[in-house]
Amino acid sequence: MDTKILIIGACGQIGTELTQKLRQIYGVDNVIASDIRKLNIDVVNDGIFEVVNALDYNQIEHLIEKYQITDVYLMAALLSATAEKNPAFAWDLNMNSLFHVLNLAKAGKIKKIYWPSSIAVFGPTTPRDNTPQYTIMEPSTVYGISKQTGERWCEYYHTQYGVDVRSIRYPGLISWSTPPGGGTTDYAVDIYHKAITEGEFTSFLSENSGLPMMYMDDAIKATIGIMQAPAEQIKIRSSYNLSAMSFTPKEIAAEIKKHFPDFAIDYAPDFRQKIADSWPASIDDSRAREDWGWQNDYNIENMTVEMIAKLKEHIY
Ligand code: AKB
Repeated sequence: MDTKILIIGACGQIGTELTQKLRQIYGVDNVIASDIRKLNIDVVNDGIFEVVNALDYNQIEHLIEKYQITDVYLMAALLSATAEKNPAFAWDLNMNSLFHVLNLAKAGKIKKIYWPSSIAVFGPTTPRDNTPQYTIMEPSTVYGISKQTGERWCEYYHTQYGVDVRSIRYPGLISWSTPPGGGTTDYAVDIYHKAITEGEFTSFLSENSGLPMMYMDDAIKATIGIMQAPAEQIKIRSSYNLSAMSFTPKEIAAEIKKHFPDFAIDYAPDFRQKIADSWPASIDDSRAREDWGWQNDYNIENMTVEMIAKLKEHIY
């Protein structure tokens, strides 16, 4: 059977770029984009788009039958900062959308699921540096609790029902083309915009607050890479640690200064500082590298060169 893909949450930060890449690989008609509302953006206008509520099992089931979907990428979620402001809805959305697709796979209606996890599954008691794949996990955010619980359910559905679900623990993601949506790592996107437009930036995290980060091209490569790998290579069915680079606000500012020598940064930490303090500073992703051949292409230097060039070319 040919691959037919449904992306739920196609208009979000990862969803937009993922949809475009999947359409290039599998063909426009084989990749159905969906989201809670129809925006006037390329992923909506350039192919098949359906409005869907990720909390509505029947709507998802209807789309799966209508388009004979084989693979679902469930990208709809509330991220860490937004989730703290609306815990009940975050829990509802992040958990029940996952149950819907897991149950659709269990019922034999789809073949494969991609579900994103996050470094937020770790917490203040986790070793912060080079955080191992298997370690203490006591997340202290609503988002982290939902992602960690989701991971346990993914593994359970795989073990008990043979569901082919695959997952990555994303670090902070940085993209020139799509704005981030309510995360703690969002400053690392905003800083590039402000460097170009204003020459200065106020960081909501303190200067030495180190976090794992990744350029969006690498995140898309990893997402498609884990989905295309032979099933037997996916030995971890909770979620894989994934890493590319780690930096602090001070370090990324220094990198940007290489391109804009007058760039200035100051620091005004807010409620997101506490979230960042509970997360790892760097990640050991050796299992992803060993099991399914993960390799990053971007580090802080070449990402910064590309971010500035693309923002200048396409946005400013
Ligand atoms: C967030 O900051 O909430 C996300 C994440 C690390 O999962 N970018």
